[in-house]
Amino acid sequence: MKMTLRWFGKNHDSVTLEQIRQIPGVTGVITTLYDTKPGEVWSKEAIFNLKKEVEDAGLKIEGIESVNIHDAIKIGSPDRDQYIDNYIKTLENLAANNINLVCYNFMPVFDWTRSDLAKDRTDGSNVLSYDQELVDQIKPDQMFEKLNQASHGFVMPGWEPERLAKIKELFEAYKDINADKLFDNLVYFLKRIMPTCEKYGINMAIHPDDPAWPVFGLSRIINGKENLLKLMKAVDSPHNGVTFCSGSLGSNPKNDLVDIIHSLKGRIHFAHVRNIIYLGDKKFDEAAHLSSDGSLDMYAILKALHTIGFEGPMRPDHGRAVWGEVSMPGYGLYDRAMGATYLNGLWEAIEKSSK
Ligand code: DNO
Repeated sequence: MKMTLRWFGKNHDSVTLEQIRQIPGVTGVITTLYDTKPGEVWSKEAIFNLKKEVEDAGLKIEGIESVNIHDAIKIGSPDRDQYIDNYIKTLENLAANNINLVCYNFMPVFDWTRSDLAKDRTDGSNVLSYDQELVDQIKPDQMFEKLNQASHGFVMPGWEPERLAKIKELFEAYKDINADKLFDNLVYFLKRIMPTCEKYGINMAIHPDDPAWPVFGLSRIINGKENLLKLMKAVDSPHNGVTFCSGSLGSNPKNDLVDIIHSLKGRIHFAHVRNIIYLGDKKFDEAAHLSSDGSLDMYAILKALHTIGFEGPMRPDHGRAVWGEVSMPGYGLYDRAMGATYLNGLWEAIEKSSK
């Protein structure tokens, strides 16, 4: 396992590479070319420059989160092949720079969704939270505005303001895309890119839907064991893999995370580890990483990853906002650094006691 931190690039993150370098046991970052739009080809030079910047700071790029998928591919519109061709060129350019892990998602219109980006906790920190009742009371465009107002001026991935202008158009374009069609479009995309992934040894790692149920009536297809395994089978290559995200899959208490990890042996290429507190049906708060701070058992999750021989990058996921830090919601330095240290400690204990 390689412990990493997500870093959005120097113009988009309150956290610096120099700070990340000082977290014990964090050897790499997970990053992206934040200024590119879905569907664009990432140039070799731009990737090289990003890589150099990270390496000059004494770290390594362990993977990309995300190379986002153009809506034409998710919708399956006639022009999708041109965007898949561009995606393939981006994969080739990443491979030319020795980057071989790509996290992506296949959620229509939105990426992750929360009803509150700064819910106060009794310990004085604040966290991201989700309450279906609140989400049911607002329209998607209001949601966009609400989240962007609460983002402390940072552009959050998946909630780029330019998407707001297109939101009606997007909902219209997805109106006939039921779960089966969305799944078929995902399989079509993966089948087309797999030869490139196999040629260069690139691991694709789909991120589960967050939360793990349909939001605003949009289909969600990657939210539990059954559909994850269906996808693994439909494109049965080790390069078609998964980002195991405890917070996303764990948002549904019916998902048995340990069982899901065991069932995906050999196909988990990346792990996002965070804790949440169940508050009711489709209602949860995010929490500190520590098991006892939330509802998930971090020891059991890491033990399962260790048991299946997981060797990829792991990152602490969203943290609480603590000690007065102002950052992109969920992505401050302090709580994620504590999370990384805690997860590294668990991993060390698991590793030593398994010998
Ligand atoms: C939320 C993240 C997601 C994730 C994408 C992957 O904080 O986990 O935005 O990066 O879904 O494409």
